[in-house]
Amino acid sequence: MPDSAPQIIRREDYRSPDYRIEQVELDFDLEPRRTRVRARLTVQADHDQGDEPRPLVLDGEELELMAIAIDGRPLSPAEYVLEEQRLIIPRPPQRFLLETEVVIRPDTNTELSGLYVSNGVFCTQCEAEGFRRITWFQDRPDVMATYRTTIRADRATQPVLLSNGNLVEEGELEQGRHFAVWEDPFPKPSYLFGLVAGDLACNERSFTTRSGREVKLRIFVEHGKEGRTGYAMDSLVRAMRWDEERFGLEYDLDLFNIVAVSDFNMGAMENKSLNIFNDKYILADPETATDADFDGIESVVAHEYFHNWTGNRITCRDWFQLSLKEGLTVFRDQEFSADMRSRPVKRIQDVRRLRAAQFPEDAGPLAHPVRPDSYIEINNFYTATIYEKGAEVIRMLHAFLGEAGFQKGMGLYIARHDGQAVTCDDFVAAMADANDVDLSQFKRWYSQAGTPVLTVSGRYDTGRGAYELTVEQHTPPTPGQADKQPLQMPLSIGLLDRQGRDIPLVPGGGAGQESLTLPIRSERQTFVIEDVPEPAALSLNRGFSAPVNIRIDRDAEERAFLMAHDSDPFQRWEAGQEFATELMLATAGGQAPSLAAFIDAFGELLRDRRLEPAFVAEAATLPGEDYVAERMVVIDVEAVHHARQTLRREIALALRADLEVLYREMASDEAYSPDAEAAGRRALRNVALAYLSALAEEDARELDRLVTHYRTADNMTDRMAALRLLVNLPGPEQEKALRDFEDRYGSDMLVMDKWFMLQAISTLPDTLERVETLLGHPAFSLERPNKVRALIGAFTVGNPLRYHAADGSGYDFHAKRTLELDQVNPQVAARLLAPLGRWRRFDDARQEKMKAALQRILAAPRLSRDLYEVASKAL
Ligand code: 0A1
Ligand code: ZN
Repeated sequence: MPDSAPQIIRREDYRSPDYRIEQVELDFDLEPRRTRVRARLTVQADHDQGDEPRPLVLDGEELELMAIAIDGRPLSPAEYVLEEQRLIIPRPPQRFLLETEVVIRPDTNTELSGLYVSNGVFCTQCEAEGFRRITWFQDRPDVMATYRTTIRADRATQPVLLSNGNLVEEGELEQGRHFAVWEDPFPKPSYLFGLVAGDLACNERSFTTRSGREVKLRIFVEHGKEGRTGYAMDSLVRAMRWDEERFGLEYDLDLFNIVAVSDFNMGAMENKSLNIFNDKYILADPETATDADFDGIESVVAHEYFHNWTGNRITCRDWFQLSLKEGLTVFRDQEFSADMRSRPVKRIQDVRRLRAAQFPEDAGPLAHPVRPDSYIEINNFYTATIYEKGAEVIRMLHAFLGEAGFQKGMGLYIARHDGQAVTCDDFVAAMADANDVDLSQFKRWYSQAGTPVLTVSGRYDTGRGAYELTVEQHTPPTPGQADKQPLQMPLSIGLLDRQGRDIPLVPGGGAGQESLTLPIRSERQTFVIEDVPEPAALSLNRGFSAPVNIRIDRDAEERAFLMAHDSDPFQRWEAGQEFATELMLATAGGQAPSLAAFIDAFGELLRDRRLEPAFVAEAATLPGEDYVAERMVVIDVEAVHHARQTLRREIALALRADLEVLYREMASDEAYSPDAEAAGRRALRNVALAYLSALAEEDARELDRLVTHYRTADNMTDRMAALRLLVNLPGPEQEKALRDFEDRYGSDMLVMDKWFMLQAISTLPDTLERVETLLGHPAFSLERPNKVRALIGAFTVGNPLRYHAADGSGYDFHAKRTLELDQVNPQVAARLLAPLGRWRRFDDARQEKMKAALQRILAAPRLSRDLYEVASKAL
């Protein structure tokens, strides 16, 4: 237990603040061991003055208070109350200037919240509640102020001084120090404050907005890395243009800065005009970054940029509204990537991610609604539900309203709320009012947790020439929500004739009318589609229009038919995934199902040259072990692993010739380019390689192919693809390749993350031992979140087979390292705990061991609030 009983914060307790802080002037005197922060706050009472004056309560953490004054007069100790995390001024005036001076220690800030030092660079992370670790403040998002920030630092070690807004002054100080003054004209909440000081190189470009504003774009990185910022810069320019074209939203300052740092708790942060990034989402070149890394950069750069409107200009009233900015901004970055690349492939990847991270969360002990009702530690709520499910909710609104209606709603949302801190209700109200629709039932998506299950049955009525469809919905109970109400959702369907062609579904409709969206809103609904000349197959939930689980009875023949013919690429992919899942479940259950129909359809797919390679690569990738395991009553990791390996091997044996053709045809002798087309070809070639490698233990030629692929790779995508397969093979080749990789990239921290990760996900039996050893590797450190995620996170999340070892060694390891990490960085420790929370899904013996690990964590002294919340909820 933490020292004091952790307090539960409830949404229903929200009260607007008693005081507004309108202007903030900050003055930083930067020293790693002793940074002085002086703050001048213009405070204005915002409550009825007829009443007793209310106390001003400020938040603070680990601040050493040196001075405090009101309107220039120092306060006597009797005039304020200083607690561990609060500073209370019981009877302040109506309107006043509050001055404080504090000392903080960036050099020992391993939590990476507030002001810290990463590789010699001072940087800040203030979302959600980091600003209180910099100065005393009402640290809540509905307190919006303009900021003027002075930074003083040593010129030699910190030549670059950055904060939000515009640079208004800079100059020299005594003793080799210098200063810069920044002014941000847009009122913002404290969580968007940002500051950076360091010795950084910069890539600069200029961008002209469509109304003619010249914006200077700069990306700052450590010296020597500027050559790896080109793709991030291109992505930023594309994102800025796209937001103008698709959303009509333009940038609003003359300067946009990005800084990449090596130690960061998350992916990146949208501080106003000073985005701070994890290196991982900025730095890329063909030699060190994979296609997936390039992808990630494009979408995270865009995501942070898009926050300028959805998050910064309009922000959240309180942290329960987090999805207001995150769900909407994820939807926007998903749409951006879909417009830049292949839309169907992007949708498939997004759904994979939703299913891998959000569906299990929604089915487990940490399930919570998109707009939660309570929390202990807000940092635990940067979840797949807030982000990914939140984006699905926005996507459904988009489906109901259409692009034009959705943009009309966005227009009204911005016109009404620009400059405000608002709620999810305000957003939905703008959508409803702009389109004159009633969204009251739809809003249940914000308040109800759990993934709905739709049970669907279809029947062709020959006499009537009609197709009849019954849809029942049910949402399983989640913690604190036993009874669920029916949700409103768009369910897109299609009907295929015997030739596999779409039957027009809209009465009198022709081309373009092949899909119909069923308005689902009750527990049970029946739809009759008239004028259907012949029955064949039902394509259901096209484009994954509703974020639900579907139950429908289908036989192998129908699945193979959809896999071969569905005109909706998402459902074509889905049919194959479902088919493969059924087969793996049967195998895992001890049956020996016939694979013939599946393998035939799979072969068709591999040979279909009309399909884009990126799509075939997705369709030819079997569902992951976790996804299949989730479908078992009691998860059996060994059986699932074995079933998946068996299916991979059978595919390789049966379709070896096709796979070899693909391996050859998808090779390229052109110079590497990260574009979607080239990446798709590489992805497909590497999928072929992966199947062929399933034969490597019995056929030396395949082992050879793999080793050659590794050795001759001229880019990281191919090299990683080979190494990922090699690490699962016993024998000297594996060791040799790993050593070679370390020799090549040992000095590159980002590439070493890959090296750690690959070893952590190896399915070989000695993996845990190896992971333990790697904890002592000089490149590993518990103080570096990327390393922790690469080694500990990859093992606990990405290696179900070894993590769930029957002897409980994986759980013991997890509990022990989590407790160590908690003393260093509680946020990251808590985020890593999720796999233990799934204990209910396993057999009795594992359940006991997983629970014991959680209990050990809870019994530990000096537990953080972060870890306490997830561990106690997980039990
Ligand atoms: N708002 C950022 C994510 C973020 C959240 C919390 C952080 O520290 C606790 C850092 C970043 C985004 O959505 O990109
Ligand atoms: Zn975000």
